[in-house]
Amino acid sequence: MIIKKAALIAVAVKKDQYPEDNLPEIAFAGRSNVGKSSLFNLLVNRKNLARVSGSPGKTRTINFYEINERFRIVDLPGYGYAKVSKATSEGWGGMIEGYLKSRNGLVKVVQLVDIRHAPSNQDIQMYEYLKHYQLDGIVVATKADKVSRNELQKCVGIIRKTLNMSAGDKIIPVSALKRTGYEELLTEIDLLLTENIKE
Ligand SMILES: Nc1nc2c(ncn2[C@@H]2O[C@H](COP(=O)(O)OP(=O)(O)OP(=O)(O)O)[C@@H](O)[C@H]2O)c(=O)[nH]1
Ligand SMILES: [Mg+2]
Repeated sequence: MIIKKAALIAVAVKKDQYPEDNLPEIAFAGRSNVGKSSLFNLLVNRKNLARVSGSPGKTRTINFYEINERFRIVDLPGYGYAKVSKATSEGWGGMIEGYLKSRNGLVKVVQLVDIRHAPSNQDIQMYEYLKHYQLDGIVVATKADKVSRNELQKCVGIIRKTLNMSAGDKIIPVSALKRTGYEELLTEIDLLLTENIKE
């Protein structure tokens, strides 16, 4: 798939701000600072379409990006950032759940985890939740440039085991810094969209 066109079409904190539910959507979920916005920019080959920052908690809204007028990538707010007050973080949890539960066009959620760390309890909870709604199956291990080639397989194994992933589920290591791994993710997304249209 070649991405020719990508545009931010909606920024939402509640449902009436979502765009019309008329295109397939692939959402990105993961803890704050894991690299969701960076991965998105890499995929669409745009430096700063999604805001990236050293200070976690940057994406506090659900951001809908329309791609090639064919589908959308939905950047969900990061969960699990300790410095955000409990009330606010519960608000975000509700926002994520509200979106995941209600969206007809939602095809799959790509869950992002940092390659260097075993998934947190919240990551595990999120993956369980995705399994429940049959939205699981693709995990992206971000910041792959931070581990050596030798460590990489070991880290991937820990993630697979901790999330209790099924044999057919995929883990794709990516690096926004080195610009690696994203082609494989694009291929997976393309496949999902094609399968989805056939049904
Ligand atoms: N080394 C390295 N750093 C990365 C990579 N991807 C992202 N980062 C850095 O990680 C930080 C967070 O990246 P973001 O893309 O803003 O993360 P996010 O998940 O969108 O964060 P929130 O919007 O706060 O939820 C930034 O400082 C990025 O430069 C990567 O592949 N390698
Ligand atoms: Mg972000």
